Amino acid sequence: MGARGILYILLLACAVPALAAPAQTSEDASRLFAEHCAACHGADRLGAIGPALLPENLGRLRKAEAEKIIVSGRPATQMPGVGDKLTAEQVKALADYIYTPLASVPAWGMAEIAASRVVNVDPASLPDRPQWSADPLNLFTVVETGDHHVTILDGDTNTALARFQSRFALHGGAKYSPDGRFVYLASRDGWISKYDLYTLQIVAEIRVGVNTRNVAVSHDGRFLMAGNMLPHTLVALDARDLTPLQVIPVEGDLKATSRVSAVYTAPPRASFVVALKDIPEIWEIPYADDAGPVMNGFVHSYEKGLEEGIGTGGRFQALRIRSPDILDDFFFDRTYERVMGASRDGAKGLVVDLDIKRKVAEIDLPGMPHLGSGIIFRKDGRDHMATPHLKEAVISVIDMTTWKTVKRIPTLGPGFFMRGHETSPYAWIDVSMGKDKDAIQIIDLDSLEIVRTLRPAPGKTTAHAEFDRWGKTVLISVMEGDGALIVFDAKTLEECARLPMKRPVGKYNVFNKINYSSGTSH
Ligand code: DHE
Repeated sequence: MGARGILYILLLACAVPALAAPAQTSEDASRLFAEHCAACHGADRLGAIGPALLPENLGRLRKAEAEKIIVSGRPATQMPGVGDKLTAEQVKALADYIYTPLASVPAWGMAEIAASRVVNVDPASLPDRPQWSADPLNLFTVVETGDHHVTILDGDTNTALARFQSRFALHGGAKYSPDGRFVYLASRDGWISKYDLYTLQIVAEIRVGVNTRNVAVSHDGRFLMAGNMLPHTLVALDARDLTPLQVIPVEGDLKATSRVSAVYTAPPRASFVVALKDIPEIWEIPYADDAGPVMNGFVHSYEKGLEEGIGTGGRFQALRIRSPDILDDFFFDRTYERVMGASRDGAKGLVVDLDIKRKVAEIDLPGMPHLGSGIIFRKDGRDHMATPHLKEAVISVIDMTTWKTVKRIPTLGPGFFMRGHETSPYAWIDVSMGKDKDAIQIIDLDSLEIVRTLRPAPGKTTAHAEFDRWGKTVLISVMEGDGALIVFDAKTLEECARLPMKRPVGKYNVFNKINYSSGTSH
């Protein structure tokens, strides 16, 4: 157990025992929280050595499950149960309390962000070469949310180079520096961690928000941009040591603020593109030293943005593009000039041209497409994209020249993730949002038919594929507490290895990510 774990236990051991009286008022609940939880989760519930306990951060945990954790603790973590100190009513009161929104949005500005930064290693002192002998570009970062760990896997031998404790509830794709040496991880609690793959250690960490959506890395490797749900901000960081550079308030027309849905990097444009949850705008934030090409087309709104004080005082200025609808979950064409977004009502997709700053097409895409996990592939000499849907048992295939849906491929259920690779004729999908959670289906991208259904762990939720750098193997997650990473031969579709893991969720191949493979997310 690390120092953090020992401190956690000591703090809990010192906690004052609960009073016997049942908790009936919010005052009682806040007192119980102060006695039993505040030492690790923060008196303000914003998190300390334990995660933040706010409804926004607990979205993936049902209240009944939270009550069980209060009573019995969380196995394989530093959270002990306090059931022996509380009545059933007090447990319920505590659970209700942590699912109650805070009276006001907590302050998490530059001062709090800067104060949270921890630098473990001076980046200038790091050696130039990997301290191990695997292919550095065929590593996978595997996020295991079962016990909040990350495994660094050698994709040639399917053996772990390292396994380390991560921040609580990592979410979203791991992002790499352009040379593939560093990996950046974001937690739902707002922590961004920079990990050095050459020396297998965490270099620096910083808490950019109370509830964070994701982080993007500029294609030149100089900057990170993190997007927050709480507070409504974007935070720019220096990629070298995570020094915070600028906090950008996310404020649109009429001063309405918005949660950030996700931040993406658009390499050919040298900009970050931001999807917003609450206002019908797309933001583009150029990061090149000379941001001329992007700015020139949009001088008026750029000036307007400055007048309105958007991101004032910093190098990162947001160009705000009005959209006909609130758009979520972006997918880009190869040029990054056109962005597809899903409309909020889940009935259609829109294509917005970032150069001419307006909608150029509507796409027939009902059933909540999960565009972020779509893929691009070539068919009949043209780019096509394919996307799963969260609410419909179908994969939609769209011609990216005409933006027409050319085929709907029926599947066993709605799915979350899709993957392909330049060398493979197949795309791999899960159907984990339906009753056949254990099935993986394989689509032939020429015939656009399903050619195989695999059930490698019958009865267990199985999802999220990623190819190795050569396209020889495909790694799939059995997303259960006692789960596994299963390695398949990408040609024969036969299993070749099975590694036990604790709810492995996402896995990210260095080469495929830094080369923006069209078969994977970026
Ligand atoms: Fe995710 C990526 C949004 C729930 C696992 N998810 C993303 C991204 C967004 C997003 C915007 C892209 C960010 C990036 O990679 O930089 N996810 C959402 C939601 O809105 C949703 C539905 C609700 C929520 O709670 O936020 C949601 N996501 C989940 C889950 O329940 C999953 C399955 C498990 C978990 O632990 O949260 C989950 N999301 C993932 C994964 C990725 C991801 C594995 C990265 C995919 C990739 O291959 O790049």
